[in-house]
Amino acid sequence: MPYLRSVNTIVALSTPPGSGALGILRLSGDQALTLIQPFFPGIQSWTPRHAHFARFVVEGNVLDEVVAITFPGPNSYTGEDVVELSFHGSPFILESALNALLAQGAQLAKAGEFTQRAFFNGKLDLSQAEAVGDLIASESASAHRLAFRQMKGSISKRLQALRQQLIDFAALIELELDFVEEDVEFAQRPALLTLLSELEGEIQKMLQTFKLGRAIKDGIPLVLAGAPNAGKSTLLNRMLNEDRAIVTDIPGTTRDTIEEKFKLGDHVFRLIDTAGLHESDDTVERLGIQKSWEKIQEAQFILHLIDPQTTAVSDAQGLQESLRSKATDAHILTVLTKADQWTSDYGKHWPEALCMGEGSSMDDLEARLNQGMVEAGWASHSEEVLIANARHAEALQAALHALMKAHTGLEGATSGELVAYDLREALQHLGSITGEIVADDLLSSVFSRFCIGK
Ligand SMILES: Nc1nc2c(ncn2[C@@H]2O[C@H](COP(=O)(O)OP(=O)(O)OP(=O)(O)O)[C@@H](O)[C@H]2O)c(=O)[nH]1
Ligand SMILES: [Mg+2]
Repeated sequence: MPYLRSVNTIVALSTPPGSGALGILRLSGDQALTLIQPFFPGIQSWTPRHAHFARFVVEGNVLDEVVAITFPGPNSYTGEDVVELSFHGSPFILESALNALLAQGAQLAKAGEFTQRAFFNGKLDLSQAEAVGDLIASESASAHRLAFRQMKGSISKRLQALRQQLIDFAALIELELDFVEEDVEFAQRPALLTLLSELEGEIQKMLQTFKLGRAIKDGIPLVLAGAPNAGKSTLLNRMLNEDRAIVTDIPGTTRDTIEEKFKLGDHVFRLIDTAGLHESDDTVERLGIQKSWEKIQEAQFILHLIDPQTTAVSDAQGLQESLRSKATDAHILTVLTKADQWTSDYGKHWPEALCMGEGSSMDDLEARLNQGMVEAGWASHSEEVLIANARHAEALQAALHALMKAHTGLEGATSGELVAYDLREALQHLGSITGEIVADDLLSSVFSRFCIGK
């Protein structure tokens, strides 16, 4: 991609608003260097990528002593001339400096505009740009790892290989089209069909990682489920270490689902407390129970809480079967609650269950969750490319659909033209992930989700 020079130079605060040790203003655009010059009367020339300690002077008054670094394009984040000014992190200083730069002709950057310019200048592709946003938002070691790998181009590389194979393939088909009168078959059908199957398999494999990828990015859905009064909200509060949910001895206390982030080691869970599951005549409670089942369907982990003192074994077993059938690939852990109130006799029907009561430690539960992560293969996904973005998953799905159409066409009597059309469509969908082929409205929707200054 050519190195595009933008008409205007943008500026924004790149560190969080408020007081801090440092506050960084960043500029990008072909006027960036000229624009800062009046504020640095002491500096004759800038050594690229060197830290200059200098006074930032506004209308004859020293506003602050700063560290200024210039990155002349194209060797910068955006590909344009970039300047980073580290001030002392006082809101007054930063606002004054920002206003002075704006008065000098800089424009306030829109959300994600720096990264958008980097994309336009070919510094990173669209999936990498999205990963920058994910990296900033990452809340756990695993989410961070995932975003970092994507930012470094893990998805881009995998897609590039796929696209190249597909381009070669499409070229063969189109070559055949050119010689259609002579009835020549350049492409060996069986070999082509094998290649198509391989490509479909590859895409399917990537799509299968979406559930895990999304869970790592947004938190792994962990649902507390069970009969009313089983002790779900009590456990939620203990896990979060705060009185988040209302607890009473009245069955049916929780109506709406309650969702909070729960951190465990490298991972973040979306911990979800639900309404007790049973047959109810109460309209509000019924709606709550319906919502519980929706959350159960999305769950990756379910803690099935049972108070063995008040629940018949057959009822609890029946409920567990329903849970298993609704959440087919979720890990279900059985937890017998209120263990401080009963003797071990109650536990004999549930040899695998975890017993918890008032005052019992959380270590066993945490160990079980960690073990579940290992069993699900979620604790070790080091090398694999993971799809964590719904936009990418949709594009892969559409590409797969087009490939499958081409496949059926190739096996049947469909004309080469239609097959070639389907292949081109698949290529387009794959290209939209990295932004090689992309519509403007999509771009603005991607970048508008960024914060200002990124
Ligand atoms: N002794 C004892 N009581 C408990 C324990 N866990 C919960 N309880 C009590 O059991 C009752 C119900 O607890 P909740 O946490 O509200 O139960 P729930 O499953 O959220 O109930 P619903 O929201 O109605 O479905 C409350 O009175 C709690 O104090 C426990 O480990 N030991
Ligand atoms: Mg509750």
